[in-house]
Amino acid sequence: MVNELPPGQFETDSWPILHQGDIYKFDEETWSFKLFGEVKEERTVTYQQIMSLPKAISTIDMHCVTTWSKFGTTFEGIPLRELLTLVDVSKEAKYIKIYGYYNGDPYGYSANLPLDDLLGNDALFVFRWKEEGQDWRDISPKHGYPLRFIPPASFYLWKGTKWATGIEFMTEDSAGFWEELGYSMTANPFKEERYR
Ligand SMILES: Nc1nc2c(c(=O)[nH]1)N[C@H]1C(S)=C(S)[C@@H](COP(=O)(O)O)O[C@H]1N2
Ligand SMILES: [Mo]
Repeated sequence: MVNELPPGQFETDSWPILHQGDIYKFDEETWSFKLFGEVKEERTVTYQQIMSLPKAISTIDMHCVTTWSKFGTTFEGIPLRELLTLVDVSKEAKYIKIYGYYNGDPYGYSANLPLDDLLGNDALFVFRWKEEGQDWRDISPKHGYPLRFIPPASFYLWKGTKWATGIEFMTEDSAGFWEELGYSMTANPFKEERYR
């Protein structure tokens, strides 16, 4: 799906910044990541524990529902599937919600996604990125430092929670922040699933 422009989108070279609320300021002392919901035992891990998981590098196209698409950004991050090794996830858990900061509330933002679509190297909790021919850069605070989810290109970018703080495992699909406000549950840009 690399470099394919979905209907109603235009290409941009810059990486625009879009979110609701304040920019979270990272503090390693108070930061944590929680895995909960349909798991045998919920678990909260530290920044060090998360960052010691295996990492992957992937080039992922981004498609924002506000109609910009950015091709070919390379990210380094922790694949979502590596986080599944930290807990015993129920076989019934088909959906997840990825939570993140919103105005100081660590669980104020969320986005729902189907788990089966997120097991590849194109579903990453990223901490650095690079443009072709340039050096690596940390993900900036505005883009979600210290840990920001980038979804596969088959989802609009609002599914990419910034300042990520946790994953809830669910048996049924359940609306997140933008989905509650009328945006699509499935959000496939190639099918132009913007609203519901
Ligand atoms: N925590 C949090 N994550 C968020 C948002 C937000 O408001 N809060 N906005 C989403 C939306 S609507 C978009 S389009 C993308 C934008 O990411 P960018 O600013 O890095 O381009 O972040 C998503 N992740
Ligand atoms: Mo958005």
